[in-house]
Amino acid sequence: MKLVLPLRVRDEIRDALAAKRPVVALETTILSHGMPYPRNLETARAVEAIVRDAGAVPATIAVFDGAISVGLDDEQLARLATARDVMKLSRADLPYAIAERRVGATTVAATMICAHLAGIEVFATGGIGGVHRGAETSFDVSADLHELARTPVAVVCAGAKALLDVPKTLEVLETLGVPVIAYGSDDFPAFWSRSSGLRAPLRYDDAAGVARFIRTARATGMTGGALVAQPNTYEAEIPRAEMETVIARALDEAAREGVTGKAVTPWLLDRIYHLTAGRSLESNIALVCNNARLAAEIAVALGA
Ligand code: PSU
Ligand code: MN
Repeated sequence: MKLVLPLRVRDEIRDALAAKRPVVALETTILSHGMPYPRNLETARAVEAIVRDAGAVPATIAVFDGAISVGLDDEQLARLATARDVMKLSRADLPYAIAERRVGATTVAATMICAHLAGIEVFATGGIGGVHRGAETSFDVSADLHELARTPVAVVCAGAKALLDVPKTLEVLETLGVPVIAYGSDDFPAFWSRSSGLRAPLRYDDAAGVARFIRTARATGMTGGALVAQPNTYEAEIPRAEMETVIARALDEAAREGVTGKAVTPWLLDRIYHLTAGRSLESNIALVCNNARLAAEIAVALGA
């Protein structure tokens, strides 16, 4: 079944896509539920500027007034960054937000759907959702993984958030047939930390290589997306051993507080922010900026 969700694409993005010029999709849950104000808004603006500087058009995605908006103005970014009634939208929530005219920020899963509908092939984010620790009892596995298996968009990230069960996340990606590419590294990164201690199945060292991969996947009719995982910068990373202590404590507190469902990831990110005295946020911002640059380079290489 072909999706016909209502789509409002900004002129600049529509023109770029029609002329086959590079476009990079950007998510908004990171803005509404992933970072505190005002750093979230500053980051959203900075990320768009980085994409532009690298020669591509940014397409930040959210739901407003009963339609998916591909490309947002500054007022919309500010609304997502400050309003309390913004929904966190995954695949399951998109029709509801549209039908009920809610303001919704898109997760990786929902952004992939919207990007694909608009004809955008490359998407930059921080870290994908994955298999949560304790999933053997909670069954908490992010819909991001299933979306990666079905929607043909390349997601440039810094791996899976280290608060997840990274080995299980990699296993599920393999089961679902999602290509996992580490960029400039043998190891799969762990968001704040450059390495998860686990090897990634595939590796590329330049944007041209990743573009070749995407072109081949498209030409051969492979369904589904791909994960391009780039380690954070050396300056901004927080080593794994250090993060593990913080994560263990945050997870323990979340369990005691009885946090479940959609609230888990935002709750943990906020707790970790406080436990690291804001250092996790600066690290997060650095990796998102880094990923935006690489995504733009890949989009440029795809057009070349
Ligand atoms: N990466 C970040 N911060 C975030 C997220 C990712 O740096 O807030 C968001 C993404 O939108 C991702 C979502 O899709 O968290 C995963 O949520 P869940 O675990 O509930 O599926
Ligand atoms: Mn979940």
